[in-house]
Amino acid sequence: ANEEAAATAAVALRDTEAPTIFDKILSKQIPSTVVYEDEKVLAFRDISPQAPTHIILIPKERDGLTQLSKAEERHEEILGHLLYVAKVVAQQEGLDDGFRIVINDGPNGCQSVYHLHLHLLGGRKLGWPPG
Ligand code: D5M
Repeated sequence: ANEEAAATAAVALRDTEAPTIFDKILSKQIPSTVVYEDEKVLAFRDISPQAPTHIILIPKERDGLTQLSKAEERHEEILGHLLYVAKVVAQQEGLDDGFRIVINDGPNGCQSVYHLHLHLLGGRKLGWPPG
């Protein structure tokens, strides 16, 4: 049973380290609507918007940052930059009455893409607490 658990854990690790759909967006293999780009960050519209404005912000280099819980000290700068860019994009989108930033982490956080990303949601009054 231990062996089985170890094998399952190994598969899970491989899965989360595997390339994701966001690599294809970064390489333009699949199209996206880019709303902001600099040398470190790409921001594009979510394919399944949960609010009038729903934008995904990602680091161009994943660098082990599959999810926030894998963050290490070396990621501090990119994490701060992502948050700052989220504010810039919120202004660009005219979200003057407020907005929300979400980071889903792991199964309980309902994370589906294992390349760290921020959700920027706005354009309507959002519910609290989230589901
Ligand atoms: O969020 C992953 C998010 O990524 C989810 O809101 C859908 C979005 N997504 C998935 N594929 C695409 C493409 N191809 N374009 C744009 N947006 C996409 P999570 O926090 O992992 O659940």
